[in-house]
Amino acid sequence: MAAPASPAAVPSKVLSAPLAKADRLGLLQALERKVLWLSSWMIHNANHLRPSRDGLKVGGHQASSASCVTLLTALYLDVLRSVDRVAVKPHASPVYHALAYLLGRQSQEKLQSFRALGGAQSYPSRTKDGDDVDFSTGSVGLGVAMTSFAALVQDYARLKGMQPEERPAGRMVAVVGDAELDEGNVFEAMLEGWKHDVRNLWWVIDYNRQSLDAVVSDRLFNRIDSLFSAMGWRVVTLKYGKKLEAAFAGADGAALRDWIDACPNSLYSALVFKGGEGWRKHLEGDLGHLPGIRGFLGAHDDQSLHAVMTNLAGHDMETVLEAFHAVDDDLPTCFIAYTIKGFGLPFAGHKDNHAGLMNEAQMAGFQRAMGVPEGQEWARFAGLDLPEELLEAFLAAVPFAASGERRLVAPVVPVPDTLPLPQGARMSTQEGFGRILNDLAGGDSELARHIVTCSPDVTVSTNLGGWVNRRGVFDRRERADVFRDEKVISAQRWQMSPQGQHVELGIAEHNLFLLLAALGLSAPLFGARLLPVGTLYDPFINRGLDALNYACYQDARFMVVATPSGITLAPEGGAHQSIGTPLVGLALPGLACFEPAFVDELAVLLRWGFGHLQAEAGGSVYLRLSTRPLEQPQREIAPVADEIVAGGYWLKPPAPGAELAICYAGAVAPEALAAHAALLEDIPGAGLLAITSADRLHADWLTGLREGGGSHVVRLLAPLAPDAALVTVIDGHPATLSWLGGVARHRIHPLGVETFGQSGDIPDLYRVYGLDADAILDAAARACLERSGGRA
Ligand SMILES: Cc1ncc(C[n+]2csc(CCOP(=O)(O)OP(=O)(O)O)c2C)c(N)n1
Ligand SMILES: [Mg+2]
Repeated sequence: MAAPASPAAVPSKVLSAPLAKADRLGLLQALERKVLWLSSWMIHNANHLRPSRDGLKVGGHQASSASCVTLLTALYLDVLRSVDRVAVKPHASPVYHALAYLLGRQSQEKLQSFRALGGAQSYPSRTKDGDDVDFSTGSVGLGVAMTSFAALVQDYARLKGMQPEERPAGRMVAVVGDAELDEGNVFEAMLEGWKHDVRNLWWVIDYNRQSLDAVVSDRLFNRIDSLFSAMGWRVVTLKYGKKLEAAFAGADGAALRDWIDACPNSLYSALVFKGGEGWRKHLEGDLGHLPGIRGFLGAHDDQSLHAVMTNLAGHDMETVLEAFHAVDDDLPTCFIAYTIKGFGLPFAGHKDNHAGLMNEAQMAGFQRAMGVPEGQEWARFAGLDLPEELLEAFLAAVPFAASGERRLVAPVVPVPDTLPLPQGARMSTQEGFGRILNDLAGGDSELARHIVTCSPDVTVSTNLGGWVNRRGVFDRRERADVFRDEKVISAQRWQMSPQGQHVELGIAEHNLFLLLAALGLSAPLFGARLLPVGTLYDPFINRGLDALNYACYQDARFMVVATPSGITLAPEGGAHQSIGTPLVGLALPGLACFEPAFVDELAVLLRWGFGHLQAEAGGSVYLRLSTRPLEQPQREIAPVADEIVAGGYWLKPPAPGAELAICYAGAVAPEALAAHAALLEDIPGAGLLAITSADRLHADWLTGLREGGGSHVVRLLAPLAPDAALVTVIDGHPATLSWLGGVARHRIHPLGVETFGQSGDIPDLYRVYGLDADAILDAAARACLERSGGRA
């Protein structure tokens, strides 16, 4: 094992009264055993004892769980306070649930149905698990980074006085699998965290030097240490436990330490798997000439030699507690805890153990070793040689669980009936968005006070500049606007202070979505209601998609304003022109996707959105906007406001029994309008349907099919003739709207973008990609031909 560069001092600190330190340690060690047992048994039960109906392996990670039992037990049963928030590495889910069970926050039934419908989830889930998961995890690296953004959000809420003053700052803690550090998003987040001077952040690395496939490089340790140090983190390395330290202090102990320090990770792992005999053979061969080592080997039988040689600090409760309790400031701290994957289980250290499961015989042996009588596998204290009342009393006093409910509620922020509508004959939806926010910023509404915006270096180019000028940029400290102080003229006034309501990020869309996830959970996590609005260029939704998915998965509430979008971005070219994002909007649960064409529609949607973010059964909102200025209709929008929210309305209603309708979404409205006007000569009853949300229409349609009672889209299309044709058009993938043909079995001619875009102006690009009025008319002509029996 590569030696730590500078082992951190871990001064001992007396553990808190009323229990004496030794008693407390004994209790924690007993419960640690129980957690190892329960997590292993939970997985065993799911795989071997529950009848399989489908022949699939149920799975679960006994080795990954065993690796961090000590760390998680120390955290949850001793170190954490109820204000702390934790992301547990995904495959340690059974450990988390076992701890929750011991604390009375999880039922036996849920453990018995681990990985079955309604049971404890494979990976900790805020929404699917009932035992108070703070951050969902699953896609490695995301939970880790999420804690950094949560720390930032906690500061945002605290510095604005949005949290009760008496409530202390909590620690944002991630228990991290070492291979999670292979995910680039972790380092993006670290750099961003450093820029924002985040505090109260702990990352506890379960350094078992194994990933899924392999044993990791020996040299990794030094890299991890220096990466964290470079970002201003304190690094605390927990390498050897008390037994090994005692051996090092004995005769020739220095040689033993040098030997183990120099032992390659793969050899160390192999010897962990082989046990006492293997250690003895290697130590005799390499150090047998030293009298102290001969004495050491002579004093231990194989079993106790194995126990000493595998006594890494991450499995040594006393060392772990000392290290955690030694930190009493708010500096971001990384604990590198040396561990063994599968510690205490038959496949400990084996490089192939990631998905390994104990077989029946191994489990029987393990059960005997744990002293758990048959039939008492789920009993909370069976096999522990401590009085049950003592264990109960200890658990009842655990500080983490002391305050009862850890999920907080924050009052709903009232949203006015309408938002200010910017005036202007020609405007793009992007400009309209900026002007609406600018107007809100100029007022003093409660709504405006709770909005927080953020953007990954595209604040100005997505039209958030006005809002930021008025509401300022968030920073933990007051900072001067040097350009302003030096009287350099600029349209941007970026006052930075704790009062600022915009969080400026570097260019990393992944970070944007993780920040939105954290901001969007500020009510349950910190009791502060925030209404987050994040802006980015639409094509880069894909760049941060896993984090967006992650944010929605845990029901964070936020608004994404993605602009510009589509080939309508024209001269910027194909690298910046989004195609598939409307399908992302359609497919992502918990995210209502809209693509308004006109600014009055946008104002309706923004207003509705701020309510939807706060509604119990609400969700997040995705607005796909454009920089294309459009002639704005002069009209009263209120009569169609509900339909705009529902996803569509007839801009030009069809005549009863009409044989054709054009259905358009977003910036192609002028082409749809022009084609419609031209068509009226031949088909006077043709309708023009404005689709503001394919996503909402589609979801409502499916609900109607399942539950009966109709749906908005069925009602919209009802006036058309049964054999009418629909021409759909969107600056995005045509599949976004082509399903409309299935609603009432109408013939469908979907237009949209199917190949990568390129530079050009709108007339050229719309012509080449088939979105212009001629393309719509051609499609309509084909539809009419079909109807009259001709071939298209
Ligand atoms: C983004 C992502 N890619 C792949 C996986 C599949 N996977 C689950 S765990 C794992 C290896 C984890 O190794 P490590 O973080 O070191 O955990 P441990 O050794 O504690 O099991 C992989 C590749 C995943 N969950 N997420
Ligand atoms: Mg690992």
